[in-house]
Amino acid sequence: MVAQTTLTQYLKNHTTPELASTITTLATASVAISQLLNKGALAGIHGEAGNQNVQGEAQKKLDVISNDLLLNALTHNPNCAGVASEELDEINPANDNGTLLVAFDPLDGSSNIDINMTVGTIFSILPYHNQGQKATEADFLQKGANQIGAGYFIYGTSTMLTVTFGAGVAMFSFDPISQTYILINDDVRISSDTAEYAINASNRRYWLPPMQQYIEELVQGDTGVRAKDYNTRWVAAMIADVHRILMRGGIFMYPFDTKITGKAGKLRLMYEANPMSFVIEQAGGASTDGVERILDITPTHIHQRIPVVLGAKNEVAYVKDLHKTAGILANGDRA
Ligand code: AFP
Repeated sequence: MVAQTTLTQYLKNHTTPELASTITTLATASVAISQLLNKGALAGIHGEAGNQNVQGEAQKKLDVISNDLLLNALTHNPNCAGVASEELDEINPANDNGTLLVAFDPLDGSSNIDINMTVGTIFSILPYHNQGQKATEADFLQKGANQIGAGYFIYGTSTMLTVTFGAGVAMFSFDPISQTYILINDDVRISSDTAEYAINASNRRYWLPPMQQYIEELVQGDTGVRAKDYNTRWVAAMIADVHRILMRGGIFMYPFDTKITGKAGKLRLMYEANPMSFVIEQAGGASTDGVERILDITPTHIHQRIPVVLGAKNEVAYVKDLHKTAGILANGDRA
């Protein structure tokens, strides 16, 4: 039997002690979240918490619990200088001498909790350079290309971790018997072409013309200009849609839309778009807001929203070309 590689062993050989310690802290919190999810209704964690988060969305009980677990764990890690969460208005300074900043979405796809579908925790790790001073929001406003680690824990039919440190993507599966994450793939790759796409097509009337054209072409299948049939999948949790793309290819889109004035789409740059773009690029895919590479965008504030198109390289390039041909120079107001 081939010896199994645990997360601890992998981290020792593939990253710095600071990053290894931070991932270990995140992994420990993920196990607690996964256990609560497994207990489900019996843990009393279903339903609304009765609050709204900074994005104006109703918080689920497990959103709040997961946020508290991660925040508490990370702020006690000496390597962590500050924490930003999708669920909190402001950043939390942690340890002044830490070298890392962590941004996270504690429970992506939380509308899936009560229906027993996949959810997950997304994280992005940035360098911190102002040792000796308290971290501020300005320290977090770095473009995604500065990330030194990113990934997600997915709580699906099994619990898994996908992580990158900028040299490829590794995937781990949580073994409930040994309570350890075990390496299952140390070089996740995405095919450059695909026949599977993910988008919430009910927003179609709010999209820009090139995005409407793109989806129309895919729907026409082998009777249209793309000359092949496409298939749709949509889990309503970015984490699950991105995971599927890493496993079997595809393209995921939450494009620019005019549904809510002043919100350029639904997804958050720092908690969703940046970490997922880093993972996707490291697996050989591509990521854009329709015009620019997402990882090149400098955030203007920590809760900024951004249009997202990511996955199979050739398909993402095709979408970008359609935007260019239509003369779209910037993807609207990204406030
Ligand atoms: P929640 O975490 O609030 O459920 O949002 C999840 C999400 O931001 C992202 O993970 C999905 O891709 C997207 O929303 C689904 O949005 P629709 O509700 O428009 O399908």
